[in-house]
Amino acid sequence: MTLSAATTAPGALLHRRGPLATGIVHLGLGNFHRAHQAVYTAAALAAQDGPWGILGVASRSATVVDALHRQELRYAVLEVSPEGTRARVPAVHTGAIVAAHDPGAVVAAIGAATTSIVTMTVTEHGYVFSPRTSGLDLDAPAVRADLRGDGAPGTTIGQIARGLQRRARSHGAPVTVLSCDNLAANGDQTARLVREFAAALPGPEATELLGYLARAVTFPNSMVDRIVPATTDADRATARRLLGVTDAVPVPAEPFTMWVLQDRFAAGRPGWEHGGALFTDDVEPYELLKLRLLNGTHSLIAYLGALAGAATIPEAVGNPFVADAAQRAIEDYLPSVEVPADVDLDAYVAQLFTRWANTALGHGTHQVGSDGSVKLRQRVPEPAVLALAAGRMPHQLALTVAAYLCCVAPPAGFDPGPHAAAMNDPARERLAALRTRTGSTAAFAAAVLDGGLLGTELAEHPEFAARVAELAEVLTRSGPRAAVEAAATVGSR
Ligand code: CS2
Repeated sequence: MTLSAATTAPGALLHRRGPLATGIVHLGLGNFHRAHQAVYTAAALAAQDGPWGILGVASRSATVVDALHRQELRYAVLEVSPEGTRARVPAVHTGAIVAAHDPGAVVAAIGAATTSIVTMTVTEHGYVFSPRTSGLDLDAPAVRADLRGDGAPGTTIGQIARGLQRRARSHGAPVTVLSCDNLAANGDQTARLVREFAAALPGPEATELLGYLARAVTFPNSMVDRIVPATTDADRATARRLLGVTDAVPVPAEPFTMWVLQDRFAAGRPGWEHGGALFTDDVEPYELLKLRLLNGTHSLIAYLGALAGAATIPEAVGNPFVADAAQRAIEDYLPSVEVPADVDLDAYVAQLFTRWANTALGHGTHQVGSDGSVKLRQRVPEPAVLALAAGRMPHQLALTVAAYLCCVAPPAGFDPGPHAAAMNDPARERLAALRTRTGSTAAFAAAVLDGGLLGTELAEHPEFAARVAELAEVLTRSGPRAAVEAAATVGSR
């Protein structure tokens, strides 16, 4: 028997039954959305009715969509901790489609007057940032195609802009676009990208869309937090054991969850506070705290761990030298964050280590290490520049970049191991070519940073590239533990 409306045990259901109207279009039907926003939405709907069913849009893969259709759009969230696992079924999706198979449907759904919120979890990679500026990559072939508009849009920003254009032309009803990705000021960044797309359209179209954006669309900033690994067969077996039925697409997640967002919704919103979401105008301190202390340090743990042969984050951080580096990385990040008044910093940091050590969850080092070229840019440059401007070398941030480069663009003769090899990264080929062209590690690190991989400001500090190179040399010569020791002792400054 398969999970369905009839087979979901009432105890597992996260919100009451009843017909649900679609008010939210979500781009990016991956595990994170299904264990985060969907769970908050279920809590909101358990407390009060509303038209907050979610149409989930997967970008290319049909795996989750097909499975959800076989399961009447239900799936379990497995809350996994060393103390045990419990299964909950959110049941908030009212549709699931694959954008690549049904591209016109995405613009139509965003354009529908019944849609009040467009949310997205498309990862850092999904925003098509220019590799040099922090704006939209107007040279990217996919963006250019979306701007020509001779077919259905393929990029997320193109889909949103074209959907909003449809709204502007057909009814003009207000709407909220809510990024739930790990970008600093994710709402502001999304607004900027959509505006840049609009401004690049032919004159009258640009005027029309820019006018509608200014009049009727809000882009709240939000901080999202929950560690959600990829689904494994072991998770499917657990779902079967706990639910008594087959679920092909359960989502494992840690018990911890947090969502902080600005309450700037142009057309209403679910009562996500019923699931524990915090609404505040001042999201930035929460975002930076999370993006740097959690995500920035997470990257370091993933790269060092993979280089030390660790398949998972708990295994990686179980190495005392990796845990030491993580602790020092947090100290490197701290001067660049403002701790929100309701956060107890010591408890927050202690909790981070507990979360990373969740062995039952088994979050892959290759998963966290993937897409470093777009993730690190959100995590490293600003705190690094702040430290350098204050005359302090952020050794652990340099170590993060060094370990990243050793994983995805290793020098000839250095084998970073299977977990590094399994990391996907859009910059892999570019970095490998640069490595071959530049010869020495020092020249390679300088070229990577000068090339703007971590933005233009950090490129103005050649001493950072030099420290990255020194640590990468130690790493490839003597291994990750030696590099951690080198980064802990006073280096080039
Ligand atoms: C991780 C995040 O893969 C990564 O880059 O750092 O996905 C992290 O697990 C989440 O942001 C936690 O909220």
